[in-house]
Amino acid sequence: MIPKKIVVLFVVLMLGLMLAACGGGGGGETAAPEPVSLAFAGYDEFRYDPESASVPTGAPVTVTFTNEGALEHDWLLVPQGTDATTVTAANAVVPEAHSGVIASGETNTFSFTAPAAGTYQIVCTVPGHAPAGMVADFTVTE
Ligand SMILES: [Cu+2]
Repeated sequence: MIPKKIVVLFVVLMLGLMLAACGGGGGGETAAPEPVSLAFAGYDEFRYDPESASVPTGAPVTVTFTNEGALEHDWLLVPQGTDATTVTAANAVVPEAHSGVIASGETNTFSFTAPAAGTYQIVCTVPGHAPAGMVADFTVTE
């Protein structure tokens, strides 16, 4: 007859191995996305440089936005298809994804977590700017 202590030890060992298999190299790992840093500039010609960016979903994103123009500008992440003529900060995908309106020569750095995979837009909320073309593409990948 096998002593009870040996049986208990065996069961504990097996459970430990099963847990290790699940958590380790089981292929089901969901590694946290690497942080992403983006630098954007806004210009009075109603454009951004760069004109697009792509980040993985869930990534911590830090944006440094510099106003290279003489006018005020901002950087706001909104859903694709947002009406450029009426866009305001209230349209933000997440409230943190906004530089705030900044004056000529100013820089603002802000951070947010990349939303669900999909296509978004970066827009300037200063009236008239987004309709004039101050829009950039923002893609979030799986
Ligand atoms: Cu602008």
